[in-house]
Amino acid sequence: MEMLIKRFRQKDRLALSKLITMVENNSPFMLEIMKAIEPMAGNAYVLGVTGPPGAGKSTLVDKLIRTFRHEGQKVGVLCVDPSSIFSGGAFLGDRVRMEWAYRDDGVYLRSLATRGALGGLAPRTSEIIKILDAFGVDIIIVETVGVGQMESDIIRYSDTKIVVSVPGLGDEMQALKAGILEIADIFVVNKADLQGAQDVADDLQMMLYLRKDSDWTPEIVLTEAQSERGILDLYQAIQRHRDYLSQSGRGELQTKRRREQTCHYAIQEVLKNYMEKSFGEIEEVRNIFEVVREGSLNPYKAADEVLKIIFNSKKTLMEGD
Ligand SMILES: Nc1nc2c(ncn2[C@@H]2O[C@H](COP(=O)(O)OP(=O)(O)OP(=O)(O)O)[C@@H](O)[C@H]2O)c(=O)[nH]1
Ligand SMILES: [Mg+2]
Repeated sequence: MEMLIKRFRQKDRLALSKLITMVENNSPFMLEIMKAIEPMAGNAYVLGVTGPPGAGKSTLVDKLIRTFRHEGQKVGVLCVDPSSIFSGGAFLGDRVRMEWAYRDDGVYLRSLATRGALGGLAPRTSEIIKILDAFGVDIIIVETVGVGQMESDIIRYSDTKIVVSVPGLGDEMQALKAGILEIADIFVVNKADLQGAQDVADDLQMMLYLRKDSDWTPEIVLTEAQSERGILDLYQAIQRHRDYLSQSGRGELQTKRRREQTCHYAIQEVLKNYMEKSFGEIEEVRNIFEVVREGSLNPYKAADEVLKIIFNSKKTLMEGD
């Protein structure tokens, strides 16, 4: 473990990959890894790119990577979806398209498997972002397919949230209205070479009037990712949002909130592990579970008893009791 962290510090990409895999697979060393790398993190800027399947997210991401590389920035890319960049349906096309990036050692690409079909949450995205950050990457781009669950996740870890839409979506637009409108910092209307792109942009513009209490007005950018048209506009919009975050103090506020959340999360993880261990190790607890299984003890009451035992507490820990 120490050896691995040491090699990570020396910017060994294999060590980086190994650490990410360990965290992705819920290694028991996860918290230890995070604790060790924390002091090295805190410099990367995170872009979340979300939108419906096939909207051109990966194509956009590819062009954004090139732009950031052109500026001399190191870029990490995480793809959180089975059908996206490096796995599943679009795998081959993306892989070929991104071939250049695999050969550029200023770029680190990684796909994260989603666990469980529903919700499609990729586990540990925040932690993996932090590992890339600690490795010395300047920009981290996270591509997710915009379905339900993902939105709240993207809020948690992205500094700038980019929502991609395309002409001719119909129903998808309704979804946009419902949820994504509130989270976007920048709207991209991609495939602007197709008919109806300007209508989508106008629609979004109208909906933005409904957005309340925010001192950042989301920008709407038309792009043709394939031909790279509009990419510079997008890049500049990202810079403006980044400036806004730092000048308004919002960025600092987010950072503070994330620090606290990280601490909460670590506590929850430790407790979870501790409890699971206790379940097996303490005979009295095992006995209670046995009685519950037989149906002769109310599982909720039993939970309370178990908690009292584990936390060595005389009073109930259950809320409302
Ligand atoms: N006409 C047109 N096609 C585009 C444009 N940008 C991307 N495409 C095409 O749209 C298709 C999907 O592009 P991707 O970049 O794989 O889309 P994605 O959103 O990453 O897709 P998933 O990851 O599978 O959800 C590809 O065939 C692209 O070549 C564009 O500006 N105009
Ligand atoms: Mg993709």
